[in-house]
Formats: sequence, structure tokens, C-alpha cells
Amino acid sequence: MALLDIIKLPDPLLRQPSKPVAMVTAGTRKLMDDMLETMYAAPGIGLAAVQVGVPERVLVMDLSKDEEPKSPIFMVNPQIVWSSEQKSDYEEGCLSIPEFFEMVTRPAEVKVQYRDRQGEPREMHATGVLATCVQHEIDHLNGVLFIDYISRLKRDRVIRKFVKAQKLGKL
Ligand code: GNR
Ligand code: NI
Repeated sequence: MALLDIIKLPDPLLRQPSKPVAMVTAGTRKLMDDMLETMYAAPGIGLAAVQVGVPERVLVMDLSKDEEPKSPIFMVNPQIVWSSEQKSDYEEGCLSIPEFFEMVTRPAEVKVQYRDRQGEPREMHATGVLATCVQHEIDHLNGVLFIDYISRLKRDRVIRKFVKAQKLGKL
């Protein structure tokens, strides 16, 4: 396995929609394993392939707690096929926007269809933090970031901060 570099705001790749994966291959599994290792090291609860510079529709998640056994989830070509009317608020962060957190309102529950690590079709009914996380990751595959849901003032402020940091070579 290998640790990959996580790209940061304002990298334009974060705004590029990711391409569907035609077939789940050994290469896809290697990418997912490297992403998982990178996510655990960060540490984070989810990671989309585009965040490591690969604009393909692949994501990994693991919401287990430190003291619990690891329980990785691998998704290829995930699609939200149902969202609840009921919303929930959660304070989100993003490994591509380090040290910035804001409340985001999203559907409280979603049903997601995807292919697993073996390329088999699966469906997940996600609630709670898992629902928030899978929506955050699928947004990445569409070039959407959680800061797109906050006020323009706060968004512009955080983008400017990261542009400045990059210019100073601090990212
Ligand atoms: O590690 C992460 N934590 C998190 C917290 C609240 C809502 C979403 C997330 S996902 C984030 C990792 C990340 O940036 N995934 O794209
Ligand atoms: Ni993120």
C-alpha cells in the first residue's frame, strides 16, 4: 500500500466531475486500498479518489470508532437513488479544506446504489453520520464541496485564505 497526497483548495481538480469506472479491476482495488490507507493516516472518515488526484467515481469510508474493529466501505460509481424529505444538520470538515468546519444541512437519510470492491452491485440505506459522509463524498465526484452550502461570505473568506496560503507555499 502507499500513502497518497491529498489535494487542497483551491486546486481546480476539486471542481472537475469524476468519470465513471467502466470495470472494477485490480488497479481499482489498489487505488481503493491506497485511498483507505491515506484516509486512515489523515485521519478522516471518507475520501473520494479525486482528492488524491484521480478523477474517477471511487470513494472509501470508515465510520468505526478508534476502539472498534475497522470497517471499510468501498464504493464505485455510487448513485443516490432516494433522499429523505427530513433534513439533518452536521458540522462538516474536508481533508481538502483542512481546519475549516461549518454546519451543513442535508437529507437525513439516503439510499445509494454502487458497486463494491469486487464490482458487485450493492445498495445501502444510510442514516446519521454515514448519510452525511456518503453525500459529502458523492458531492466530491461531482466537483461539489461542502463550502458550496454555506454563506457566500464564509465561502469567499475560506477560499481567499487557502489561495493566500498556497501563494505563500504553505499547502
Ligand atoms: O474526515 C472527514 N470528516 C467529515 C466530517 C463531517 C462530514 C464529512 C466528513 S468527510 C471528511 C473527509 C473528507 O474530506 N472526505 O471527502
Ligand atoms: Ni471532503
